[in-house]
Amino acid sequence: MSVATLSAPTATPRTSRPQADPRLDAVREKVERGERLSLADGDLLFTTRDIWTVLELADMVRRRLHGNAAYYNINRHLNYSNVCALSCKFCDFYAKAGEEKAYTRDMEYVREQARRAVESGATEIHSVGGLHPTLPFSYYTDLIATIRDEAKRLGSDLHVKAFTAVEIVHLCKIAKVYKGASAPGEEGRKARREAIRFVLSALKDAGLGSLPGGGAEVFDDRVHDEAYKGKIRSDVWLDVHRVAHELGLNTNATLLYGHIEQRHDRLVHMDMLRRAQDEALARMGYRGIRHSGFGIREGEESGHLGYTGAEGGDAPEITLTKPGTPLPEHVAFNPNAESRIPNAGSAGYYQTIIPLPFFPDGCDLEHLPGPSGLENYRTLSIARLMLDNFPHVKAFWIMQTLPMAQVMLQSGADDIDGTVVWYDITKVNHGAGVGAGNAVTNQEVNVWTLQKAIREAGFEPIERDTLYRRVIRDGADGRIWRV
Ligand code: V47
Repeated sequence: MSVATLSAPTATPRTSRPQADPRLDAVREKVERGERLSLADGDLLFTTRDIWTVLELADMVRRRLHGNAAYYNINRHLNYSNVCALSCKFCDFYAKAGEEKAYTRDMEYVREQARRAVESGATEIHSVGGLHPTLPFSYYTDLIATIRDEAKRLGSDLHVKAFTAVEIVHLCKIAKVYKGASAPGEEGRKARREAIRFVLSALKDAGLGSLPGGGAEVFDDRVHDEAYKGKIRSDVWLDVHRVAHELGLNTNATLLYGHIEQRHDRLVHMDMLRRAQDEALARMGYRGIRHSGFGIREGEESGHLGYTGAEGGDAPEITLTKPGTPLPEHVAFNPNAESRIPNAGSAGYYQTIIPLPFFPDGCDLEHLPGPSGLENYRTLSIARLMLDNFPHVKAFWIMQTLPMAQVMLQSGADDIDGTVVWYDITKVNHGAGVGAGNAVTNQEVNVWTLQKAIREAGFEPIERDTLYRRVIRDGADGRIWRV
Protein backbone atom coordinates (compact mmCIF):
# COMPACT_ATOMS: atom_id res chain seq x y z
CA MET A 1 0.00 0.00 0.00
CA SER A 2 1.46 3.34 -0.97
CA VAL A 3 1.95 6.21 1.43
CA ALA A 4 -0.39 8.31 -0.68
CA THR A 5 -3.16 5.77 -0.23
CA LEU A 6 -2.55 5.71 3.49
CA SER A 7 -2.81 9.44 4.00
CA ALA A 8 -5.45 10.25 1.40
CA PRO A 9 -8.57 11.52 3.13
CA THR A 10 -11.45 9.33 2.04
CA ALA A 11 -15.03 9.86 3.10
CA THR A 12 -13.86 10.88 6.66
CA PRO A 13 -16.51 9.09 8.65
CA ARG A 14 -16.96 10.70 12.06
CA THR A 15 -15.83 8.33 14.80
CA SER A 16 -18.95 6.91 16.31
CA ARG A 17 -18.30 6.33 19.98
CA PRO A 18 -20.82 4.34 21.95
CA GLN A 19 -21.63 7.40 24.07
CA ALA A 20 -21.93 9.84 21.15
CA ASP A 21 -24.89 12.07 21.94
CA PRO A 22 -26.77 13.39 18.88
CA ARG A 23 -28.34 16.11 21.06
CA LEU A 24 -24.94 17.80 21.05
CA ASP A 25 -25.02 18.35 17.27
CA ALA A 26 -26.86 21.65 17.68
CA VAL A 27 -24.33 22.81 20.27
CA ARG A 28 -21.51 21.79 17.95
CA GLU A 29 -23.00 23.90 15.17
CA LYS A 30 -23.20 26.91 17.45
CA VAL A 31 -19.61 26.43 18.58
CA GLU A 32 -18.46 26.07 14.98
CA ARG A 33 -20.22 29.33 14.10
CA GLY A 34 -18.91 31.04 17.23
CA GLU A 35 -22.41 31.65 18.58
CA ARG A 36 -23.10 32.24 22.24
CA LEU A 37 -24.35 29.16 24.09
CA SER A 38 -27.50 29.36 26.20
CA LEU A 39 -27.95 28.13 29.75
CA ALA A 40 -29.94 25.21 28.30
CA ASP A 41 -26.92 24.32 26.14
CA GLY A 42 -24.83 24.46 29.30
CA ASP A 43 -27.25 22.14 31.12
CA LEU A 44 -26.92 19.64 28.28
CA LEU A 45 -23.12 19.84 28.35
CA PHE A 46 -23.24 19.12 32.08
CA THR A 47 -25.61 16.17 31.86
CA THR A 48 -24.61 14.41 28.65
CA ARG A 49 -22.71 11.15 29.01
CA ASP A 50 -20.75 12.14 25.92
CA ILE A 51 -17.94 13.81 27.84
CA TRP A 52 -15.60 13.37 24.86
CA THR A 53 -17.61 15.75 22.71
CA VAL A 54 -17.67 18.31 25.52
CA LEU A 55 -13.88 18.20 25.78
CA GLU A 56 -13.45 18.22 22.01
CA LEU A 57 -15.66 21.29 21.51
CA ALA A 58 -13.78 23.19 24.23
CA ASP A 59 -10.52 22.24 22.55
CA MET A 60 -11.84 23.60 19.26
CA VAL A 61 -12.49 27.00 20.85
CA ARG A 62 -9.21 26.97 22.72
CA ARG A 63 -7.23 26.28 19.55
CA ARG A 64 -9.14 28.93 17.63
CA LEU A 65 -8.08 31.51 20.22
CA HIS A 66 -4.56 30.35 21.04
CA GLY A 67 -3.46 27.79 18.47
CA ASN A 68 -0.64 25.73 19.86
CA ALA A 69 0.40 28.16 22.59
CA ALA A 70 0.06 27.32 26.28
CA TYR A 71 0.96 29.96 28.85
CA TYR A 72 2.72 29.88 32.18
CA ASN A 73 4.41 32.52 34.30
CA ILE A 74 7.16 32.78 36.87
CA ASN A 75 5.46 34.05 39.97
CA ARG A 76 5.34 33.91 43.71
CA HIS A 77 2.27 33.87 45.95
CA LEU A 78 2.48 35.91 49.13
CA ASN A 79 -0.25 35.41 51.72
CA TYR A 80 0.34 38.42 53.98
CA SER A 81 -1.98 37.28 56.80
CA ASN A 82 -4.38 34.44 57.47
CA VAL A 83 -6.20 36.35 60.22
CA CYS A 84 -9.77 36.79 59.04
CA ALA A 85 -12.94 38.29 60.45
CA LEU A 86 -14.97 35.75 58.45
CA SER A 87 -15.34 31.98 58.98
CA CYS A 88 -16.39 30.67 55.58
CA LYS A 89 -17.38 27.03 55.71
CA PHE A 90 -15.30 25.99 52.69
CA CYS A 91 -12.13 27.63 53.97
CA ASP A 92 -9.27 26.03 55.87
CA PHE A 93 -7.00 29.04 55.48
CA TYR A 94 -8.37 31.48 58.02
CA ALA A 95 -7.26 31.87 61.63
CA LYS A 96 -8.51 34.01 64.50
CA ALA A 97 -6.13 36.53 66.09
CA GLY A 98 -4.22 34.88 68.93
CA GLU A 99 -4.52 31.35 67.55
CA GLU A 100 -1.28 29.44 67.19
CA LYS A 101 -1.53 29.21 63.42
CA ALA A 102 -2.30 32.94 62.96
CA TYR A 103 0.33 35.02 61.18
CA THR A 104 0.71 38.52 59.78
CA ARG A 105 3.78 39.41 57.76
CA ASP A 106 5.69 42.63 58.39
CA MET A 107 7.30 44.77 55.71
CA GLU A 108 10.70 43.22 56.30
CA TYR A 109 9.22 39.84 55.38
CA VAL A 110 7.45 41.32 52.36
CA ARG A 111 10.69 42.93 51.17
CA GLU A 112 12.52 39.64 51.58
CA GLN A 113 9.88 37.82 49.53
CA ALA A 114 10.17 40.44 46.81
CA ARG A 115 13.94 40.03 46.78
CA ARG A 116 13.64 36.26 46.48
CA ALA A 117 11.06 36.65 43.73
CA VAL A 118 13.37 38.90 41.72
CA GLU A 119 16.25 36.50 42.24
CA SER A 120 14.20 33.62 40.91
CA GLY A 121 13.34 35.65 37.81
CA ALA A 122 9.69 36.15 38.77
CA THR A 123 7.60 38.70 36.94
CA GLU A 124 4.67 38.70 39.37
CA ILE A 125 3.75 38.60 43.04
CA HIS A 126 0.21 37.43 43.73
CA SER A 127 -0.78 38.59 47.20
CA VAL A 128 -4.01 37.92 49.08
CA GLY A 129 -4.97 37.41 52.70
CA GLY A 130 -7.77 37.23 55.23
CA LEU A 131 -9.92 40.18 56.31
CA HIS A 132 -7.63 41.37 59.07
CA PRO A 133 -9.65 43.31 61.65
CA THR A 134 -7.02 45.83 62.77
CA LEU A 135 -4.31 46.44 60.13
CA PRO A 136 -4.49 50.06 58.95
CA PHE A 137 -5.12 51.01 55.33
CA SER A 138 -1.50 52.14 55.06
CA TYR A 139 -0.40 48.50 55.55
CA TYR A 140 -1.87 47.59 52.17
CA THR A 141 -0.42 50.50 50.24
CA ASP A 142 2.92 49.84 51.98
CA LEU A 143 2.78 46.19 50.98
CA ILE A 144 2.45 47.07 47.31
CA ALA A 145 4.98 49.90 47.46
CA THR A 146 7.51 47.71 49.27
CA ILE A 147 7.36 44.98 46.62
CA ARG A 148 7.63 47.49 43.81
CA ASP A 149 10.44 49.36 45.52
CA GLU A 150 12.51 46.26 46.22
CA ALA A 151 12.19 45.06 42.63
CA LYS A 152 13.23 48.47 41.36
CA ARG A 153 16.15 48.59 43.79
CA LEU A 154 17.36 45.30 42.34
CA GLY A 155 17.09 46.64 38.80
CA SER A 156 14.00 44.62 37.93
CA ASP A 157 10.22 44.85 37.98
CA LEU A 158 7.46 42.90 39.68
CA HIS A 159 3.80 43.15 38.75
CA VAL A 160 1.67 43.19 41.89
CA LYS A 161 -1.60 41.30 41.45
CA ALA A 162 -3.22 41.67 44.82
CA PHE A 163 -6.39 41.66 46.94
CA THR A 164 -9.62 39.92 46.01
CA ALA A 165 -12.81 41.95 45.66
CA VAL A 166 -13.70 40.83 49.20
CA GLU A 167 -10.52 42.40 50.56
CA ILE A 168 -11.11 45.57 48.53
CA VAL A 169 -14.51 46.07 50.19
CA HIS A 170 -12.90 45.35 53.58
CA LEU A 171 -10.32 48.05 52.80
CA CYS A 172 -13.16 50.46 52.00
CA LYS A 173 -14.37 49.90 55.55
CA ILE A 174 -10.86 50.18 57.04
CA ALA A 175 -10.34 53.44 55.11
CA LYS A 176 -13.72 54.58 56.46
CA VAL A 177 -15.11 55.42 53.04
CA TYR A 178 -17.87 52.79 52.91
CA LYS A 179 -20.46 54.79 54.82
CA GLY A 180 -23.57 55.19 52.73
CA ALA A 181 -22.78 52.12 50.66
CA SER A 182 -25.47 50.11 52.39
CA ALA A 183 -28.21 52.61 51.54
CA PRO A 184 -30.88 50.99 49.39
CA GLY A 185 -31.08 51.39 45.64
CA GLU A 186 -29.13 53.65 43.36
CA GLU A 187 -27.90 55.91 46.15
CA GLY A 188 -26.17 53.02 47.94
CA ARG A 189 -24.74 51.67 44.70
CA LYS A 190 -23.30 55.06 43.83
CA ALA A 191 -21.74 55.43 47.28
CA ARG A 192 -20.32 51.93 47.04
CA ARG A 193 -18.73 52.53 43.66
CA GLU A 194 -17.22 55.80 44.88
CA ALA A 195 -15.73 54.04 47.92
CA ILE A 196 -14.30 51.27 45.75
CA ARG A 197 -12.91 53.84 43.34
CA PHE A 198 -11.22 55.67 46.21
CA VAL A 199 -9.52 52.52 47.50
CA LEU A 200 -8.53 51.13 44.10
CA SER A 201 -7.13 54.49 43.02
CA ALA A 202 -4.96 54.67 46.16
CA LEU A 203 -3.73 51.10 45.61
CA LYS A 204 -3.07 51.81 41.96
CA ASP A 205 -1.06 54.90 42.92
CA ALA A 206 0.98 52.67 45.24
CA GLY A 207 1.74 50.34 42.29
CA LEU A 208 -1.10 47.81 42.11
CA GLY A 209 -1.09 46.21 38.64
CA SER A 210 -4.22 44.03 38.57
CA LEU A 211 -6.79 42.17 40.67
CA PRO A 212 -6.82 38.39 41.11
CA GLY A 213 -10.03 36.47 40.62
CA GLY A 214 -10.65 35.20 44.15
CA GLY A 215 -13.65 35.66 46.39
CA ALA A 216 -16.26 35.13 43.69
CA GLU A 217 -17.11 31.58 44.90
CA VAL A 218 -20.52 30.94 43.29
CA PHE A 219 -22.82 33.82 42.42
CA ASP A 220 -25.88 32.43 44.17
CA ASP A 221 -27.59 33.81 47.26
CA ARG A 222 -28.64 30.42 48.68
CA VAL A 223 -25.11 29.06 48.45
CA HIS A 224 -23.74 32.35 49.74
CA ASP A 225 -25.96 32.30 52.82
CA GLU A 226 -25.17 28.68 53.61
CA ALA A 227 -21.44 28.57 52.99
CA TYR A 228 -19.97 32.09 53.11
CA LYS A 229 -22.48 34.37 54.77
CA GLY A 230 -20.80 37.63 55.67
CA LYS A 231 -18.83 37.73 52.44
CA ILE A 232 -19.81 40.23 49.75
CA ARG A 233 -22.54 39.10 47.35
CA SER A 234 -22.25 38.79 43.60
CA ASP A 235 -23.43 42.34 42.83
CA VAL A 236 -20.72 43.84 45.03
CA TRP A 237 -18.02 41.49 43.68
CA LEU A 238 -18.95 42.47 40.13
CA ASP A 239 -18.96 46.16 41.10
CA VAL A 240 -15.38 45.96 42.41
CA HIS A 241 -14.20 44.45 39.14
CA ARG A 242 -16.21 46.92 37.12
CA VAL A 243 -14.60 49.88 38.87
CA ALA A 244 -11.17 48.25 38.46
CA HIS A 245 -11.84 47.97 34.71
CA GLU A 246 -12.93 51.60 34.57
CA LEU A 247 -9.62 52.52 36.19
CA GLY A 248 -7.75 50.55 33.53
CA LEU A 249 -6.89 47.55 35.71
CA ASN A 250 -7.30 44.06 34.30
CA THR A 251 -8.78 41.43 36.55
CA ASN A 252 -9.41 37.69 36.72
CA ALA A 253 -12.41 35.68 37.87
CA THR A 254 -12.80 32.39 39.71
CA LEU A 255 -15.57 29.85 40.23
CA LEU A 256 -15.36 27.68 43.34
CA TYR A 257 -17.34 24.52 42.53
CA GLY A 258 -18.02 21.02 43.79
CA HIS A 259 -19.41 21.80 47.26
CA ILE A 260 -23.05 22.66 48.02
CA GLU A 261 -23.90 24.39 44.75
CA GLN A 262 -25.81 22.83 41.84
CA ARG A 263 -24.28 22.51 38.40
CA HIS A 264 -26.83 25.00 37.07
CA ASP A 265 -25.56 27.55 39.62
CA ARG A 266 -22.16 27.30 37.93
CA LEU A 267 -23.76 28.15 34.60
CA VAL A 268 -25.56 31.17 36.04
CA HIS A 269 -22.22 32.29 37.51
CA MET A 270 -20.58 31.95 34.09
CA ASP A 271 -23.43 33.84 32.44
CA MET A 272 -23.14 36.72 34.91
CA LEU A 273 -19.41 36.91 34.27
CA ARG A 274 -19.74 36.92 30.50
CA ARG A 275 -22.35 39.67 30.66
CA ALA A 276 -20.04 41.71 32.88
CA GLN A 277 -17.31 41.08 30.29
CA ASP A 278 -19.64 42.25 27.51
CA GLU A 279 -19.69 45.55 29.37
CA ALA A 280 -15.94 45.65 29.91
CA LEU A 281 -15.19 44.93 26.26
CA ALA A 282 -17.71 47.55 25.15
CA ARG A 283 -15.93 50.06 27.38
CA MET A 284 -12.73 49.21 25.54
CA GLY A 285 -14.43 49.94 22.25
CA TYR A 286 -15.40 46.48 21.03
CA ARG A 287 -18.74 46.54 19.34
CA GLY A 288 -21.30 43.84 19.79
CA ILE A 289 -24.73 42.77 18.73
CA ARG A 290 -27.88 42.44 20.72
CA HIS A 291 -29.01 38.96 21.74
CA SER A 292 -28.37 36.20 19.22
CA GLY A 293 -25.54 35.95 16.70
CA PHE A 294 -21.97 36.86 17.31
CA GLY A 295 -19.06 39.06 16.46
CA ILE A 296 -18.86 42.64 15.34
CA ARG A 297 -21.67 43.82 13.12
CA GLU A 298 -20.28 46.67 11.09
CA GLY A 299 -21.77 50.04 11.84
CA GLU A 300 -23.58 49.03 15.01
CA GLU A 301 -22.67 51.02 18.06
CA SER A 302 -22.33 49.23 21.36
CA GLY A 303 -23.79 52.36 22.95
CA HIS A 304 -24.34 52.60 26.65
CA LEU A 305 -24.59 49.29 28.46
CA GLY A 306 -26.71 49.28 31.55
CA TYR A 307 -25.92 45.73 32.62
CA THR A 308 -24.51 44.74 35.90
CA GLY A 309 -25.20 41.45 37.61
CA ALA A 310 -27.53 43.16 40.04
CA GLU A 311 -29.31 45.50 37.65
CA GLY A 312 -30.03 42.81 35.08
CA GLY A 313 -29.57 45.21 32.18
CA ASP A 314 -29.20 44.17 28.61
CA ALA A 315 -25.71 44.59 27.17
CA PRO A 316 -24.93 43.68 23.57
CA GLU A 317 -23.17 40.34 23.27
CA ILE A 318 -19.51 40.56 22.43
CA THR A 319 -17.74 37.29 21.75
CA LEU A 320 -14.06 36.83 21.05
CA THR A 321 -14.38 33.36 19.59
CA LYS A 322 -15.18 34.30 16.00
CA PRO A 323 -12.08 33.62 13.89
CA GLY A 324 -10.21 36.85 13.28
CA THR A 325 -11.54 38.75 16.32
CA PRO A 326 -8.51 40.34 18.01
CA LEU A 327 -7.96 39.48 21.65
CA PRO A 328 -7.85 42.50 23.98
CA GLU A 329 -4.21 41.94 24.90
CA HIS A 330 -3.25 41.89 21.24
CA VAL A 331 -4.47 45.42 20.78
CA ALA A 332 -4.10 46.83 24.29
CA PHE A 333 -0.38 47.29 23.94
CA ASN A 334 -0.49 48.34 20.31
CA PRO A 335 -3.26 50.91 19.97
CA ASN A 336 -2.35 51.72 16.38
CA ALA A 337 -2.93 48.16 15.28
CA GLU A 338 -6.69 48.19 15.64
CA SER A 339 -8.54 51.42 15.09
CA ARG A 340 -11.77 49.48 15.58
CA ILE A 341 -10.99 49.23 19.28
CA PRO A 342 -10.34 52.82 20.28
CA ASN A 343 -9.99 52.55 24.06
CA ALA A 344 -7.92 49.37 24.18
CA GLY A 345 -5.34 49.84 26.88
CA SER A 346 -7.15 52.56 28.77
CA ALA A 347 -9.91 50.32 30.10
CA GLY A 348 -9.49 46.96 31.79
CA TYR A 349 -11.24 43.63 31.26
CA TYR A 350 -11.44 40.08 32.58
CA GLN A 351 -8.41 38.17 31.36
CA THR A 352 -9.02 34.67 32.60
CA ILE A 353 -11.54 32.42 34.27
CA ILE A 354 -10.10 30.03 36.85
CA PRO A 355 -12.39 27.17 37.86
CA LEU A 356 -11.34 26.10 41.37
CA PRO A 357 -12.32 22.60 42.54
CA PHE A 358 -13.41 22.53 46.16
CA PHE A 359 -10.87 20.95 48.56
CA PRO A 360 -12.75 19.57 51.59
CA ASP A 361 -9.76 18.86 53.85
CA GLY A 362 -9.86 20.64 57.19
CA CYS A 363 -12.86 22.92 56.62
CA ASP A 364 -16.42 22.87 57.99
CA LEU A 365 -17.63 21.12 54.83
CA GLU A 366 -15.08 18.35 55.23
CA HIS A 367 -17.82 15.70 55.12
CA LEU A 368 -18.40 16.49 51.42
CA PRO A 369 -16.41 14.46 48.90
CA GLY A 370 -15.29 17.31 46.61
CA PRO A 371 -15.57 17.08 42.82
CA SER A 372 -14.32 14.06 40.89
CA GLY A 373 -11.65 14.23 38.21
CA LEU A 374 -14.19 13.92 35.43
CA GLU A 375 -16.26 16.72 36.95
CA ASN A 376 -13.14 18.92 36.96
CA TYR A 377 -12.53 18.29 33.25
CA ARG A 378 -16.16 18.87 32.41
CA THR A 379 -16.49 22.09 34.40
CA LEU A 380 -13.35 23.61 32.93
CA SER A 381 -14.40 22.69 29.37
CA ILE A 382 -17.84 24.15 29.90
CA ALA A 383 -16.28 27.34 31.26
CA ARG A 384 -14.32 27.60 27.98
CA LEU A 385 -17.48 27.08 25.95
CA MET A 386 -19.79 29.38 27.91
CA LEU A 387 -17.31 32.21 28.52
CA ASP A 388 -16.89 33.05 24.85
CA ASN A 389 -15.58 36.53 25.67
CA PHE A 390 -12.88 35.55 28.17
CA PRO A 391 -9.55 35.37 26.36
CA HIS A 392 -8.07 32.80 28.75
CA VAL A 393 -8.99 29.76 30.84
CA LYS A 394 -6.57 28.80 33.56
CA ALA A 395 -6.10 25.27 34.88
CA PHE A 396 -4.53 26.29 38.19
CA TRP A 397 -2.21 23.33 38.54
CA ILE A 398 -1.90 23.75 42.31
CA MET A 399 -5.54 22.78 42.70
CA GLN A 400 -6.05 20.69 39.57
CA THR A 401 -2.68 18.87 39.86
CA LEU A 402 -0.13 19.06 37.06
CA PRO A 403 -1.18 15.79 35.33
CA MET A 404 -4.82 16.93 35.21
CA ALA A 405 -3.76 20.38 34.02
CA GLN A 406 -1.98 18.69 31.10
CA VAL A 407 -5.22 17.07 29.91
CA MET A 408 -7.08 20.33 30.55
CA LEU A 409 -4.71 22.04 28.13
CA GLN A 410 -6.20 19.68 25.55
CA SER A 411 -9.77 20.43 26.55
CA GLY A 412 -10.18 24.18 27.01
CA ALA A 413 -7.37 25.57 29.14
CA ASP A 414 -4.55 27.63 27.67
CA ASP A 415 -2.78 28.61 30.91
CA ILE A 416 -1.56 26.70 33.95
CA ASP A 417 -0.45 29.60 36.21
CA GLY A 418 3.13 29.59 37.43
CA THR A 419 5.87 28.50 39.74
CA VAL A 420 3.81 29.65 42.79
CA VAL A 421 6.40 28.52 45.41
CA TRP A 422 4.30 28.99 48.58
CA TYR A 423 0.55 28.49 48.59
CA ASP A 424 -1.32 28.53 51.85
CA ILE A 425 -4.99 28.61 50.89
CA THR A 426 -5.26 24.96 49.91
CA LYS A 427 -2.41 22.73 50.98
CA VAL A 428 -1.21 19.42 49.58
CA ASN A 429 -0.44 16.21 51.29
CA HIS A 430 2.73 14.78 49.86
CA GLY A 431 2.53 11.42 51.60
CA ALA A 432 6.00 10.05 52.08
CA GLY A 433 7.54 12.83 50.01
CA VAL A 434 8.13 16.46 50.85
CA GLY A 435 6.35 17.26 54.09
CA ALA A 436 6.34 13.62 55.17
CA GLY A 437 2.60 13.11 55.22
CA ASN A 438 1.71 16.58 56.45
CA ALA A 439 -0.18 19.15 54.47
CA VAL A 440 2.38 21.66 53.29
CA THR A 441 2.35 25.06 51.71
CA ASN A 442 5.59 24.77 49.78
CA GLN A 443 4.26 23.77 46.39
CA GLU A 444 6.94 25.00 44.03
CA VAL A 445 7.62 23.57 40.62
CA ASN A 446 10.47 24.87 38.55
CA VAL A 447 10.16 26.37 35.11
CA TRP A 448 11.64 23.34 33.48
CA THR A 449 8.89 21.12 34.95
CA LEU A 450 6.15 23.47 33.78
CA GLN A 451 7.61 23.63 30.29
CA LYS A 452 8.00 19.87 30.15
CA ALA A 453 4.39 19.35 31.24
CA ILE A 454 3.18 21.73 28.52
CA ARG A 455 5.35 20.14 25.82
CA GLU A 456 4.26 16.66 26.85
CA ALA A 457 0.66 17.80 26.37
CA GLY A 458 1.56 18.78 22.80
CA PHE A 459 1.77 22.55 23.15
CA GLU A 460 4.41 25.23 22.87
CA PRO A 461 5.17 26.73 26.29
CA ILE A 462 5.00 30.53 26.24
CA GLU A 463 6.13 32.48 29.25
CA ARG A 464 3.73 35.38 29.81
CA ASP A 465 3.64 38.27 32.24
CA THR A 466 0.51 38.94 34.29
CA LEU A 467 -1.07 40.83 31.39
CA TYR A 468 -0.41 37.97 28.95
CA ARG A 469 2.44 39.67 27.16
CA ARG A 470 5.20 37.35 25.96
CA VAL A 471 8.25 37.51 28.24
CA ILE A 472 11.68 37.67 26.67
CA ARG A 473 14.66 36.70 28.78
CA ASP A 474 18.13 38.12 28.25
CA GLY A 475 21.41 37.40 29.95
CA ALA A 476 23.21 34.20 30.81
CA ASP A 477 21.09 33.17 33.80
CA GLY A 478 17.80 34.33 32.29
CA ARG A 479 16.91 36.46 35.30
CA ILE A 480 16.69 39.65 33.28
CA TRP A 481 13.44 39.90 31.40
CA ARG A 482 11.39 42.26 29.30
CA VAL A 483 8.08 42.14 27.45
O1 V47 B 1 -11.35 32.95 46.71
C1 V47 B 1 -10.55 28.80 49.38
C2 V47 B 1 -10.64 29.48 46.97
C3 V47 B 1 -9.62 31.34 46.23
C4 V47 B 1 -10.77 26.68 49.16
O2 V47 B 1 -6.44 35.35 39.78
C5 V47 B 1 -10.69 27.24 47.90
O3 V47 B 1 -4.81 34.34 38.80
C6 V47 B 1 -10.88 25.19 46.93
O4 V47 B 1 -8.55 33.20 43.76
N1 V47 B 1 -11.00 24.57 48.13
C7 V47 B 1 -8.29 32.07 46.21
N2 V47 B 1 -10.74 26.51 46.80
C8 V47 B 1 -7.43 31.62 45.04
C9 V47 B 1 -7.63 32.44 43.82
C10 V47 B 1 -6.68 32.34 42.69
C11 V47 B 1 -5.84 31.26 42.58
C12 V47 B 1 -4.95 31.21 41.50
C13 V47 B 1 -4.88 32.22 40.58
C14 V47 B 1 -5.74 33.29 40.70
C15 V47 B 1 -5.66 34.40 39.71
C16 V47 B 1 -6.65 33.36 41.75
O5 V47 B 1 -9.38 30.03 46.67
C17 V47 B 1 -10.67 31.84 47.16
C18 V47 B 1 -11.57 30.64 47.24
O6 V47 B 1 -12.51 30.68 46.21
N3 V47 B 1 -10.59 28.55 48.08
N4 V47 B 1 -10.66 27.64 50.08
C19 V47 B 1 -10.94 25.28 49.25
N5 V47 B 1 -11.06 24.65 50.42
